[in-house]
Amino acid sequence: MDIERLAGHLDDARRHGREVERLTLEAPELDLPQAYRVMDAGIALRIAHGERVIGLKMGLTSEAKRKQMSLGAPIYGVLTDAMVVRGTFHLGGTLHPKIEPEIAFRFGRGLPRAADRSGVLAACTGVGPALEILDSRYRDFKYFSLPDVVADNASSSHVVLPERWLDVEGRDLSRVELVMSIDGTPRQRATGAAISGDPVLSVVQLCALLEERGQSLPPGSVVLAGAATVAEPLAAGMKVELDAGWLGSVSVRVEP
Ligand code: OOG
Ligand code: MG
Repeated sequence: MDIERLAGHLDDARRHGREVERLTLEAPELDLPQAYRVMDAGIALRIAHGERVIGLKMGLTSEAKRKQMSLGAPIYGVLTDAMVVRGTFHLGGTLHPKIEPEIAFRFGRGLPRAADRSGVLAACTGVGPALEILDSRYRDFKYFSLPDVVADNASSSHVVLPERWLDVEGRDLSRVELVMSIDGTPRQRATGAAISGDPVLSVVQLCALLEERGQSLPPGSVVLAGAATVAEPLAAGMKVELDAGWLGSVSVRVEP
């Protein structure tokens, strides 16, 4: 398996805004551990182009997302500083962008390999609402298998991070009401419980996935816990807002 070549192929597709066929058409034997290595190699290419890793994102942590994508298990992807959007998102260079409601965590120190719920809460220095903008490098945003989507950095494209980070202590994130509106009309609603039963448990799952790969969450990381609902397609002119009750809100304007 030529991990570097597959990573370069997907990185070219991303940089040139050009769709490609899913990797498993050409490499049906690509398994999940190899797919994570393709993801790592793709991130190494982005670092070589001057990007900096700021954290990780969980994906497919809600039943709604697993159904939408016909995929069965949580995965993770990597976030870099170049993915962070503030205020306005320009569609130029994207292929088939979608947006979804998320909850973000911030960690001052790193997390131990097999962190549990209390370990995650103890290390957390803030939580807030976030919007993830997904894009897939695969034709029609179809990939059919976990290795395909993992190799493509779990369809990561951009992220709108919280404007304010709140203290999570004594709060129950599973009861947060999330409403994602487009141009003022509510389009997706869920409670935090849609995310792994409790978004904190998504971070616990992330630590377990990292441990399987002999890794742990680095200090200073931001973590997206995974979307609470299905993703909505993005189009120029939209204003997308996520209202998350006591957690606050976050919004983005979409331009060509
Ligand atoms: C995979 C990424 C899923 C989430 O929050 O569930 C994800 C995809 O939908 O293509 O980011
Ligand atoms: Mg997501």
